[in-house]
Formats: sequence, C-alpha cells, structure tokens
Amino acid sequence: MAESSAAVRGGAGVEYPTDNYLTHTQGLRSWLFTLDHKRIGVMYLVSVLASFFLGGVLALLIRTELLTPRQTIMGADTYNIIFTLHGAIMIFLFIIPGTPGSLGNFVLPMMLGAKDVAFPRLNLASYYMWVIGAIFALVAIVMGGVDTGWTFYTPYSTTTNTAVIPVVLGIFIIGFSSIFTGINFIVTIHKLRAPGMGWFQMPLMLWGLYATSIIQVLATPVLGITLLLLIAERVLQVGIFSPAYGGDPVLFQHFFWFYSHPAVYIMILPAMGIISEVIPVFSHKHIFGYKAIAYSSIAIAVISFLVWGHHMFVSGMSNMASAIFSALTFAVAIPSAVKVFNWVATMYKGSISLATPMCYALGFLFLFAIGGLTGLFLGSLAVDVHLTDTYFIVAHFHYVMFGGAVMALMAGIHYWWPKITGRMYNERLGQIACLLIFIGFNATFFPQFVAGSQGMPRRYFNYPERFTDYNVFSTIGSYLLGLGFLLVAAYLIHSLFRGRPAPANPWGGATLEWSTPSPPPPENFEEEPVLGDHYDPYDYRGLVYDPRIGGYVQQHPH
Ligand code: HEM
Ligand SMILES: [Cu+2]
Repeated sequence: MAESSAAVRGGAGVEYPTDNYLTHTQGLRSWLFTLDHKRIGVMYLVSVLASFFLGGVLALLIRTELLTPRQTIMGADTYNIIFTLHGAIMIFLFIIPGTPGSLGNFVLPMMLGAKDVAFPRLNLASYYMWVIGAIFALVAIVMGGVDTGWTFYTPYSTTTNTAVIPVVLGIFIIGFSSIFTGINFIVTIHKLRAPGMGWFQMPLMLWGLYATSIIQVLATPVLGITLLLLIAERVLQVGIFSPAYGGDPVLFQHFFWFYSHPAVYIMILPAMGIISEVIPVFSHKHIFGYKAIAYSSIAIAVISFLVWGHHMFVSGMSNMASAIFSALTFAVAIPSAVKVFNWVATMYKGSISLATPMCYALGFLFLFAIGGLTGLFLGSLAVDVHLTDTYFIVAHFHYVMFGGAVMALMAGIHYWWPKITGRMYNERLGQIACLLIFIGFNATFFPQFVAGSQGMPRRYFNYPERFTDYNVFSTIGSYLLGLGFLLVAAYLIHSLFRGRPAPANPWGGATLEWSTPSPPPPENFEEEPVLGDHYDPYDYRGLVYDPRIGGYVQQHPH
C-alpha cells in the first residue's frame, strides 16, 4: 500500500499517517500471527471476497447452462455439483462469516472506544478455523465436488458417492470461526465499552453484531452436531437419518433448519447494522427510533429460533405444527418492518447525499423489501405448497441474501474503505458500478419470481421451452451483475495504489472510528476516548465540512 517512510501528500491538507496498523510491522509473519483485530478483519475481508468471487464464477456457469432449455455447457451430474458448491460456498465461506468476521472485526472495538476485542488470540483462531474449513472445501472440490444441494438432505447425502465428508467436515470446522467470533463480540461489548458509553449510546451496528453473536453461539453447535451425525451415518451406518438403517430423514431437516433459519439472521442482522450507520450519516440526520431498532435486533434474534418449520411445510409435518410455524413466520417480519420504517423515517426531510455507500443502502432497502415481502408469501401454507422448490424460492432467497446482505456489505466496504485503507476511491465509478449491479441483479432474479410462480422447478439443468425467455433475460442480467462487480474490483484495487489519501472523517460520521486517523494507529486511538454523559453516536451537530481536507472536523468537543 503506501510508502512507509514519508507521509504522502494527497488531498490538499491530508497527511497519510506513517505509523498506522498497516505499516506498523512489516512482513508476512506480522500478518499471519497478528493479534490486531483490524488486521484480522482485513484478512477475513480478502478471504470472504475471494470466496464470493469463486461462488460468483460458479453462479455464472449455472446461468450459462440455463441459457437454453436443453444441455448447454454441462451435463446433469456436473450441474448438480456446480449449484451445490455455489450454494455451499456462498453460504458457509462467504456470507455467514462475511460481515461479522471482516467489517465487524475491524470496527467493533473502535466503535466502543477500545484497543481490541476481549480475546485477541481467540480472534486469530477464529480466522484459522475459517482457513482450515476452506481447505477442506477445496479438497472436496478437487475430489470432484458434492451433488446433494447446499442443504445436504438425507437419505441422498448418506448414500451418494460424491465428496460429502470433506465438505461437511469443512463446514463443521468453519462453525467454530462463527462461535469464537460470537463469544469475542459478546464479551467485548459487555466489558470494553469506553467509560461513559451506556448500552443505549452504542452505535446500532453493535446491537446488530450483538444479536448476531447470540445466534452464532447458540445455533451453530446444532449444525455441528447434525453434520457429525451425518458423517457417523455414512461411516458407521448407524440409523439416524436414513430409513435404510432405521433412521428418519425428516429429523435431519428439523436439525438442519433449526440452525439454518436463524443462520439467515446471522447474514442479515450485521447487514442491518451497516444500514443503520450509513443512512443517518448520508441523510445528515439523527437516526429515527434508536431504541426501537436496538430492541428489534434482539427480537429478531429470539423469534428467529422459532420459525424453522416454514422450510418443511411439505415434509409431512402435522397441520397444527405447520399453522404454528406459519404464524410465527409472520411475527418475525414485524421487527424487520420496524427497522425499514425507521430507516425511511430517518431519510424523511434529511439532506441526502448520494455517495456510493448511500447508493448501496438505498439498493438494499428496495431489494430487501421485495425479499422480505415475498417471504410472507412463502410463510402462508397454501401459497408455499404451490411455490416450494420452484424458482420463486431461488429468487426470494437471492433478494434477501444478495439484495439484502451483499448490498449492505458493499455499502459497508465503501463506507469504511477510507478508514481501512487510508485511501479514497473514485466516487463516480462507485455510483456507476452500483447502478449496474442493481439493474443486473433485478434482471437476473425478478424473472425467476415469474417463472417460479408458473411452476419452473429449481435444481434442474434443463426446463420446458415455455420458460426460455425468462431464463435468457436472467442469464444476460447475471453477466451485467458480474460486470458490475469487476468494475468495483478495478477501482478499489486502483484506489489501494493511487487513491487520494483519506481524511479521518470523510463522510461526517459521529461514531468513534471517525475520530481517529485513516488508517488508524495500531492501538486505534492516539488518546483513550473519554465520552461525555450525553455522548450520542448519531449527533452530527458540531461536525463541519472542511474542503481543504475533503472531510469533516469536529467544531466542538463531545
Ligand atoms: C452472483 C450472482 C448470483 C447468481 C447469478 C446466482 C444464481 C443462482 C441460481 C440460478 C441458482 C439456482 C440453481 C438451481 O436451483 O438449479 C442459485 C442457487 C443458490 N444460490 Fe445463487 N446466485 C448468485 C449469488 C448468490 C449469493 C450471493 C448467494 C448467497 C449469499 C447465493 C446462494 C445460493 C444458494 C444457497 C443456492 C441454492 C443452491 C442449492 O439449490 O443447493 N447465490 N444461485
Ligand atoms: Cu427460514
């Protein structure tokens, strides 16, 4: 990145801080054995984005195969392996560790006014659990991949001769990276808040991460045990899930979804946290309904454990059980709706600046709303019987996971990029790429709602002729989407080497990470932050824009 010796003069009055966390110690070892949450966050970011890239390439292969109703570029067996790997990589290597491990790790201690997380060694261990898990996944790919779908349903996953065991072991190990991160964040938030920062003075990003950590710690062990039982059944033929050995395949679904539904909130709660930071800053207005958003995060975490049955309405469950799970599914939409309402209320009468982070936040709002509302369709029993296992489902979860979690992650990457790298990126290209991604995304996934509602099943490499137009449109959309991300990669990599040095507070944020230089010093703050009684992370009064540095300065001390 930057020359370590001399300060780099960039934006008129901005000096690039020579001694920062990136340059403080040099060499590969200083990264591989770092205990600095910022460096661990950066390693997570690079790793999960590499997984996103791999998952994205597989996605384009899927879409290319679906360009024609018959065989296009691969056979049925290969197709099964490709969509399984696409789903498993995107879920377990990218989106679940994505925001908590990368941006969460980078900003959490700084937002609290702390030097680091409570357990730095456990933090580093959590990263290496991810690395070891990823290696297992790569071994499985080399061994020919796995063809069960990302849900590993039995009895097929008990019998298929593809590489189920290395993949499942990899996911089991990655689970510990989630659990370790969760433990670290919970203890850090309880114990390391700066003097004067009460619970209701914490940035809402941290309420999102706190709720996520609760789910990570409580739910992940259930997935771990389920996967170990699957391995035991494959290796020892003990009858747990497979009827061939006296097991019950529906039991596997209950165990799997008891984790995997709360897991979708491990994906979306940190994303919602990012949106609660970005929208007020770029609306130049205090967040609306702070407490309601904080409580909604916790409510989502709690209710998320009570709805897993909505994935099993056609698995032969009793009508009573289905009715209860359907009602609870409607209930979990309420706290999400509260947040969406409060974000829109925050923008109301705000002076909105459409910088790239805000563009992604607005994209999130639109796409997440579609994802959430179509979730209500699927929560109602009669409709779900019609739509389950069709492309309506595929569209729905891409609108929530991609339209929601990925768009928010992109907002967060652009929002904190100046703090992480000490460099600004090209705003114009940022806005263009965001628009390209938004158009490409809707072109890819909206036609799938229509094709699915007309009966097009998921997980087939060919389809009846009458769905051709929808699929051609969807595939072209996915290429646009790919192009948008290539443009993002291009200008961000350019920014690393040629970007204008960033001021401490380029956007006018009032959370503590913006009161330290960009990039921050190794210990986060030059002086330990001391907060007044009335510290408010969304109080922008006193922040004035200084064109000489291209950023904001505090006019009056907190
Ligand atoms: C980059 C753009 C993406 C495209 C074009 C894409 C496309 C697709 C398509 C067409 C399928 C359905 C395959 C089938 O049922 O036959 C699929 C499945 C899936 N996708 Fe994506 N996807 C993308 C990104 C993502 C992201 C970001 C995530 C998660 C964070 C994701 C998670 C999944 C999952 C879990 C499945 C289900 C796989 C299975 O049935 O086992 N995808 N994707
Ligand atoms: Cu669910």
